[in-house]
Amino acid sequence: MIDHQIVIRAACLVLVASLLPATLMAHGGVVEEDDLCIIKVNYLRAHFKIYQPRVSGHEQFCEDLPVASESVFVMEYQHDSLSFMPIDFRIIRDVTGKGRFARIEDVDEIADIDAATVFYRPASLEPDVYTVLHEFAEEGDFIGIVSATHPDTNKIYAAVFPFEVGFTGWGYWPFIIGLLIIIQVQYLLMSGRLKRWFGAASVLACCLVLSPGVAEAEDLVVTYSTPDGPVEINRMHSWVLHVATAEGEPVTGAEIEVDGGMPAHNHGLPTRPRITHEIGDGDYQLDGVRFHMGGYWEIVVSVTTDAGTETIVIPLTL
Ligand SMILES: [Cu+2]
Repeated sequence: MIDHQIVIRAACLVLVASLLPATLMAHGGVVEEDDLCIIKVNYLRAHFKIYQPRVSGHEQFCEDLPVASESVFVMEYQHDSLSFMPIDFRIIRDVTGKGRFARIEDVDEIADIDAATVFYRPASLEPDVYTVLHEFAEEGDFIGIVSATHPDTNKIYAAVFPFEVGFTGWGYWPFIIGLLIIIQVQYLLMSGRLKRWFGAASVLACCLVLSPGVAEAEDLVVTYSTPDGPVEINRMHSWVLHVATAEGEPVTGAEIEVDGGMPAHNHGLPTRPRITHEIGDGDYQLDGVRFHMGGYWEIVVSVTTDAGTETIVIPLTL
């Protein structure tokens, strides 16, 4: 077991390192710091990312999206006060004519914002992680508007980020990444280890993640991986949970709740991580994970399927 993990991890490192430049492009309202997309709602900051699970699985986008498809917008707050502020989210067609340079003032000048709106979610309180799902009907230029209302002063803080759907500025990257994945998969298949340990379904998952860990219950096996790199104290990050039966069949369509804490200190998690979307093949995206101290943690994963609810505890020492 140990032996194969080292081989796969080393191979993964190479691939992940080569994927990094693809995520380092950003402009407009979402700025990039230390590899993360940060959205600034006035002085409040949140880590911002977009997924298109049907077309690109785990891949995270800062702003521009490759195709008109189901898109999941996720904000992980870096500022606790956002947990107590009602937040609303609007997507409009870019009718400002300003493109990349559209600002909040340009949006304020739009006479009939409802006519330009393609998606609107009224203000709601979401602890730690805010998520929105929108299916784009067509490609084009859009503007996202996030507004947070201060509970005491009623002051509204807004952030505006112009973005393009059907973005084609990736150059050769899709080709290079595709080639690397093919090489990787071929290597794993030829080494023969893959089938023995993982089964074909998790080939791609393995290639895109680091540090796999396993927890088992009676009937389900939950594997987790941390695509953003090894877990660091106090950094908000994501996990990918893989749920399979004891026989290795991926479990899809499950309801998953995640909780946890440090039993020795009698406290829970500092954030409320949640599954933002199902990637497919038994993979589920868990966003909003953060640990505020080193020591022994237990992550409690409750998986509900037609067969009932199963609770799996993942031990983790940081
Ligand atoms: Cu503690």
